[in-house]
Amino acid sequence: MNSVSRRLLFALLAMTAAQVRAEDGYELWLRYHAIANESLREHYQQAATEIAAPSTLALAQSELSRGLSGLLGRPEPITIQSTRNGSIVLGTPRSSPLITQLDLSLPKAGNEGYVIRSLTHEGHRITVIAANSDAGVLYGVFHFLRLIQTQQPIDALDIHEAPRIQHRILNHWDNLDRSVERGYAGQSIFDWQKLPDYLDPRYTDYARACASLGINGTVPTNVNPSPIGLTAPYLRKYAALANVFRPYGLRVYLTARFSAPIEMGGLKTADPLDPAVRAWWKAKVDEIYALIPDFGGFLVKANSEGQPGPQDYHRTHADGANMLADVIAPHGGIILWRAFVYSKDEPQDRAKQAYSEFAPLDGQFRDNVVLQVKNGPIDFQPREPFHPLFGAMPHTPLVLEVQITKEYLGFATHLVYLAPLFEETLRSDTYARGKGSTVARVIDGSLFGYHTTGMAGVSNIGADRNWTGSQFDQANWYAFGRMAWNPLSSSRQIAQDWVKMTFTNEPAFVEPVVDMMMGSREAAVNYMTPMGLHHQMARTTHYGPGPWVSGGSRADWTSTYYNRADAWGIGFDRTASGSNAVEQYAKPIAAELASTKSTPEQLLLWFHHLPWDYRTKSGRTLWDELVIHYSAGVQTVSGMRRTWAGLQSYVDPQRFNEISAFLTIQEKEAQWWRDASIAYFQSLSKRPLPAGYAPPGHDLKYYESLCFPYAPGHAPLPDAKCE
Ligand code: GCV
Repeated sequence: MNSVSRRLLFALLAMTAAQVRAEDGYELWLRYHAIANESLREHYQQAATEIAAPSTLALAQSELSRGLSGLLGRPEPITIQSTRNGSIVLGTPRSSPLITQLDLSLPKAGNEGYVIRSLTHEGHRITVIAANSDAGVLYGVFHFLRLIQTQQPIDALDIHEAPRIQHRILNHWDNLDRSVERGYAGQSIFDWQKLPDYLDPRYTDYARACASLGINGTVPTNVNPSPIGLTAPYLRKYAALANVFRPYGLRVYLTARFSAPIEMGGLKTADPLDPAVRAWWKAKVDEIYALIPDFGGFLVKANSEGQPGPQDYHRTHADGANMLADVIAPHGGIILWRAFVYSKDEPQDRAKQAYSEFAPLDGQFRDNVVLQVKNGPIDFQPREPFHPLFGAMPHTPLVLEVQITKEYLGFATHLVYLAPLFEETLRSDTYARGKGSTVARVIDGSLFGYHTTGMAGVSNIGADRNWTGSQFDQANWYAFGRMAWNPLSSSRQIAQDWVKMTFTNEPAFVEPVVDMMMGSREAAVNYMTPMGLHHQMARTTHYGPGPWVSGGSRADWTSTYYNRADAWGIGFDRTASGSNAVEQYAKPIAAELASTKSTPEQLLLWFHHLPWDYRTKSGRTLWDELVIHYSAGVQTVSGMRRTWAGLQSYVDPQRFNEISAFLTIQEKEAQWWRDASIAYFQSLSKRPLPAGYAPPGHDLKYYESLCFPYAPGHAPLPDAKCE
């Protein structure tokens, strides 16, 4: 066979493989499928002819080799030293004399950053991927492969990357029985019963995927932890995981139940100031470090939603956090103390409580305590204003917590790309130190000079073959990792990279899909909770609409507490005439939010209680505007479904069909959200729908009667009943 026919055959094989091979999504964005464009592939082949790496970088070298063999359709020779044009040289100053000789500005890369540079060495054109640590080289390799996956030029590279955030951590809400709280991707990937003896290869694949994004920490256990989670047998299981994760730069952290000294240690108290309690925690921490020498620290949910905490002993959150911080400090660990606290006995607006609790404690925490704060003051709603604690704690490092799993955004079947939500929070201006004091600058430490920085994402990962319950939810894991590395990243750019790596580089596919992703979050806001409405979902399971939800064990778990809708109007007054939550923001923001005229309309009903005939910026009444927003949300989803239907030729059948089916579910459920919400609010407003807008398909009673006691992400409701 001559070379032309060989090439033809290769191209044919590559094309057929792409079209015929069913894909289930397991490969994530690390699909190293051969580049179909022959001249481009040849171009890359010339720029990557061999891999030169010291033996200590076996992992980075094998990833690069795997990537290049797949993408370029041939294995690359591996050498120790660069020998020819197109050599890709990996190294750290410690492992490679060549890297030591070159002036690469490596000190600026820190412990995890890297440099990728094209240069001439001994007459050869080579590419160097260098870092100060093995993990840094691995991150550089993933970046380099991404350039090829997204078909970027690699001939004149001069890339200097270092994470802007130190701790980039996934929080799994995984239970020891393998159920996942608010998880929609099947069981937990952590098979506790078989650990530590059986190590599912998936643990390695998970660590590899995390490393490809620079995620460097994981908390495998729920923040609502079981008391037995810190017993010796479980510590051995975490240690086995830590051994798998370590080469990928991924450290293990654990959740700690504050009352563990009672439940596991047999003590009569868990009072943080009690010497016996402190001694118990010290022994426990020593035991953990003996098994996991690079253990990251504890994540603690205390005095929140029924969890025990220092307030049970009339101590403050600082007393509790500092006790743990003291015993873990000698090992170099940190305490991630969650600020998601609100009390069932507290008459204060729930949106205000975390600030009221923690802002006065600023400066009272040990150096190795960081406060983990959700993006908004309620709870991962489709849209919230930024949390007022950002900007209010100059002396206490704040870590941003976002939710990757979509508890309030339609679970796995709704296509909602979350990066625009993360971006909206990160770019919000707190005005804490004047204009430009964005949340991104708070959490990257540059605003207040925090010595520790972090970003945490509540994981959407489960044992489903596609990892995240849907193909598009992989993009949310991906975006979290990229934004935690650099909170100034653009959500659109991230979407573009992800689409190219996960599907194809074809512009006719990439452009509409990226547009669809970029509009998807606003669509969900519209069909679920437009114009600042929030917490309108069904009780407990959080599946589907429930704007009528009221009564029950606590008011701040009901929808009517938040919508305050009646015959007169709708919305939560958080100005001085109401809960005055606005005063928790810096003056310029507080002033803006105090007036209906200057409050952004997308947050109007978060801050104001307004009559149904209030005139919005469009000149329409609030009632009409709400109906129009709900309807627009449904229309956007219908458009997404149609767009996807036209893209069949670009995607393998398995993923295409799954996504098509999910978009159909989303369209149906968007309509359900719209209709149920309109039916309920119309029963109060008694207003006609604006001309041309269809009435709900059913009466209110019908929507109220729907009950899904086995909805995923939550233990089945007692007696299979919704109330
Ligand atoms: C882990 C919300 C969720 C809970 C979750 C809690 C938290 O309330 O519904 O399932 O508990 O947030 O963040 O701690």
